[in-house]
Amino acid sequence: MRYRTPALCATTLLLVAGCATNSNRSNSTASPSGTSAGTFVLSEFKITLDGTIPAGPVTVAIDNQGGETHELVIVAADKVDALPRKSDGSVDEDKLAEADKVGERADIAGRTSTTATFTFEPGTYDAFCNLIDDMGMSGGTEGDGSNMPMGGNTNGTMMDVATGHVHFAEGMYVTFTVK
Ligand SMILES: [Cu+2]
Repeated sequence: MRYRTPALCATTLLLVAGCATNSNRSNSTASPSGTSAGTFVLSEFKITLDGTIPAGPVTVAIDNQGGETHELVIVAADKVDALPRKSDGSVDEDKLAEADKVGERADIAGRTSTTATFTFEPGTYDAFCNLIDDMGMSGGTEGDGSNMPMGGNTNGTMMDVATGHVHFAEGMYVTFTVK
């Protein structure tokens, strides 16, 4: 019985962290229906959705379990392949139809959680992180391939872009359905 205590503590900490972050923003009204919306779990470099998202105005939890800053962009799209791309492999958000943009929460620091309120109609959506991090972040590269021109796609893989990790191209997206 006693060994359950650590798990409870961890849960409590997460909840407290979420509340603390949320209090910086005043635009989140309480979830109107009280339904339990899902949680988007972010890490390097993937997004999973825990639970389901109902239609209507919904407050979702966003839990960045990774060590890096991420963001959550939500767009109505049947599949990720349908999203317009830039040459570096990231999503070209300027080319998205305004009507398809649901919203985004930017700059979610590593190991923090927050909430965001979005309004969903029934349909299919993609949630993704569109950040590109610096080569400098991974440390220790001096004059060693760091001068490769942007877009130098030598191996044919998008993750080899000289600027660093293109989070979307690394697989940081999830497709989900709202009923
Ligand atoms: Cu990211």
